Amino acid sequence: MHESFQKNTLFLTLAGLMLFALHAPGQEAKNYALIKPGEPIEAIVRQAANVVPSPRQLAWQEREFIAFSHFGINTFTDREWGDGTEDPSSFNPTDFDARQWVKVIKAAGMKLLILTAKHHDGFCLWPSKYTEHSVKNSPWRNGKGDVVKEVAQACREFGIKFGVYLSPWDRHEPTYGDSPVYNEHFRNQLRELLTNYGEIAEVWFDGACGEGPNGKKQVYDWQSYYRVIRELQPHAVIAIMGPDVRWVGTESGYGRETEWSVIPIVLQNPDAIAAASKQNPIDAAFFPRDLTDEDLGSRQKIKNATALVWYPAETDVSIRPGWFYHESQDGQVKSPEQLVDICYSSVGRNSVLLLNIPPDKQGQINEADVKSLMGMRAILDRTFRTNLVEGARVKASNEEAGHEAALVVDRSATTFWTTDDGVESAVLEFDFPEDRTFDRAMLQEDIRVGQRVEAFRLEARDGKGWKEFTKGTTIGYKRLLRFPAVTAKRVRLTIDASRTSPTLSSFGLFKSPPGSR
Ligand code: FUL
Repeated sequence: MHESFQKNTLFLTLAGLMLFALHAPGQEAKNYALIKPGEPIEAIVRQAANVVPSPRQLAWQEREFIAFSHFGINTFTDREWGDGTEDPSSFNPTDFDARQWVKVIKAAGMKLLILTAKHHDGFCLWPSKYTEHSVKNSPWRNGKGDVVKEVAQACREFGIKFGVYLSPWDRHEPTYGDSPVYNEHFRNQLRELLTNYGEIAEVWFDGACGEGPNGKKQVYDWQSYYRVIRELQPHAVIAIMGPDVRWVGTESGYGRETEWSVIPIVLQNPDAIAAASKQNPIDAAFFPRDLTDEDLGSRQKIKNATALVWYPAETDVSIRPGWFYHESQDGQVKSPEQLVDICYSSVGRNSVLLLNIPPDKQGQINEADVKSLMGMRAILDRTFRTNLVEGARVKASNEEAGHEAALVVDRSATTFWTTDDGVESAVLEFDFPEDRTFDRAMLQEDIRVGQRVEAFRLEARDGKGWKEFTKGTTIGYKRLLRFPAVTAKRVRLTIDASRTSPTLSSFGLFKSPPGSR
C-alpha cells in the first residue's frame, strides 16, 4: 500500500509538472478557476480557456468508449428495479463466464468495464461482510462465488480497466434512511470494493432514488464517500454524483452538438478549496446538482460564474431497451448501424460513450448483442483505417513557433498546432497530391491546455472556389462529423471563434464503407 501510494503521488506530480510545462508562464494548470467578483467577460473567457483536466480526467477521456454491465438479481427476476425483497436464491447464472464478457468488450474496442456491484435492490455481487443480501446466500458456486472478483480478474487478464457502480439508493438495507448509520454502511461497502479487487478506474454513483413522499429520507454524505475513494484509489474518477465526470443528461446515447467540458459550478463552500488537499481541491466544495440543460458552458453561461470547473460529459445508453437483460428484448438489440450512429453522437461530440451490455441468465453476453457489437466494430474499423489527410501539405494563416500546422497530421496526440497569443481565428489549408474522396471528418483539440474552439467550418476547393461542406461549434477532445461525400484536392479548416488561441492536435478525413448512413 505504502509503495503504491508513493508511486501514485509521483505519477500525479509528474503529470502535474507536464501540464504545467504546457502552460503560459505564471499560470498554473488547474482543473478549476475561481472568478473574482466583477471580472470582465474577457478575463473570464481567458480563465475558462486555461482550465484543464486533472490527470485522471485526461486518462478517462482518452478511453473514449467504455462498457457498462448491468447484472444482478434483476437479471433473474426479469425486472429493471428490484424492491429489495428478492430472495438471494434467485441469483443463479447457469454458465457464468466473466472472461467471455471481457473478450467481447475488448473486441468491440471498449477500454473499461463498469459492473453494477450493487443496484437499487441492494443485492451485492460480492460477499460483503456488511449484509446477508449477496451472492454468498445464493446457490451460485454454492455461495462461494464473487462476481466482482471474477470480472476484475478477467479485466486484468485482457488488459482493460475495471470500474464499479455502487447504488447509493438501497431498498434492502434496513439502516437506509438512518442517515449517519447508512453513510457508514455505504463507506464500509466502498472500502471492501476499493481494497479487495485491485485497481478501480471509475466509481459510478447513480443519482436515481425512487423513494416516494412516505419513503425514507437518506442524506448522503458525499464528501465522506469521495475521501474514501481518494484514499484508496487515487486514480479513479468519480462519475455522475461526483466531481470528476458529469452525466450528459439523457440515456439516449446522443450528446450535445455544443459540449463544453468547462462549465460554471456552484461551490458549497469556496473557502474549503483553499483549505483542501492540493490534489483534490474541488472535492470539499462540490455537491451534485442537475446539469442537464442544453447550454451549460457558453459565454452567456460563464459570464456570471463564480467558479469554473473541468467537468466533462459521459453518455450512457443501453444496447437494449432495458438496462438489465430480458429475454423478451432479444429482438430489440440495437443494430450495428444504430450503434455507429451513437458513437458519432457521443464520442464524436466531446464525450465518453458508456455502452451497457447486460449479461443474460447464463451469465454471458448474449449472442444477439455480440453480433451487433462486432458489426459496429467492423464499420468503425473500415471507416477509420485510412486517414486521407496523410501526405498532405499543410499551411496555416498563423502558427506559433514550435506548434506548426504540420503537427496536426503527425500522428502524435501530444503535439499540436496553435496560434500566436491574441490570434483567435485562423485558417489551416491542406493540399493533397491528388483528388481524394471523403465523407467523415475528425478534429481534436489538445485538451491538456484547455478547451477553446467555439466555431469552425470545413470547405473544399472546386473549379469555382471554396465550398463549405460541414461546420460545427465546439471540438474538445474529439469531434466527428458526417456529410455527403466530397472529392477534392484542397481542403481548408477555418476556426471562426476561439477562447484565446485555438489548438488542434489531430485532423482527419475518412471515407465510410458503402451503404453507411
Ligand atoms: C439509472 C438507474 O435507475 C437505472 O436502473 C440504471 O442503472 C441507469 C444507468 O441509471 O439511474
